[in-house]
Amino acid sequence: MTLFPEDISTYGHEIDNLFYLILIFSGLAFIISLFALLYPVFIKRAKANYFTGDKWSHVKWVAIPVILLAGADFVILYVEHGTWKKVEESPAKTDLQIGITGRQWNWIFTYPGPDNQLYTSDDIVVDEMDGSLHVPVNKTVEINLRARDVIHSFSVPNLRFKQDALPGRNITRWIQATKAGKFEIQCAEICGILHGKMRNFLLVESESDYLNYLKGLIKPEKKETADLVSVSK
Ligand SMILES: [Cu+2]
Repeated sequence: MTLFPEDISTYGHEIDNLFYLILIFSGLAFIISLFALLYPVFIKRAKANYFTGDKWSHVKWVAIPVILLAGADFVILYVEHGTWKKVEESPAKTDLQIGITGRQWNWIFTYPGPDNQLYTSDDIVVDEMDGSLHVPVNKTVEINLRARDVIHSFSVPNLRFKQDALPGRNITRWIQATKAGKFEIQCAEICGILHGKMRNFLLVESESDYLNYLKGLIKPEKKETADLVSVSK
């Protein structure tokens, strides 16, 4: 049994494990503190006392939990360090780049044109509500994330990927989908009146289907160079 949508990413299981680790620590803290609070009231029927807080027998009720919680925090930091390093740093080699721009209210997908360079004049731009982002399966895709108007957040639960898109900044991240299919893309930052409609889809497909999709989008005058389109840079 799993609490989460199907994981189709290379690093999603590490993020899920971090969630469970934090859930265990915070769950234990919740149960212990609830017990310490309610036990004297309902079981021991203790009377209320005034504590000055200057004796160790008083201070320990603060000091010991602080030490335990700080210890738990250090364990989480130690475990998550490697995961965040992997997720936040671009891998040495990426197979292709895709530009993603949030706008009120959909995601704009920009693919490099025949020159394989992003943000040049031959880019292929898909800007439509309910539009889909196509990526080839098992390829490392570098994402260049931007926002045109307000803060948005690009979220693909099946990839365990969520990253804010900020106006004026170009944020680079990467994804690698390991399973073909259709998956939901959400905006996870309230960005205006139609935020709830800001929903697109991720289509993970074979490399040949992906290239055919791109060729289909290239305008006729550019078609003669379309053979140059390839996934690997
Ligand atoms: Cu948005």
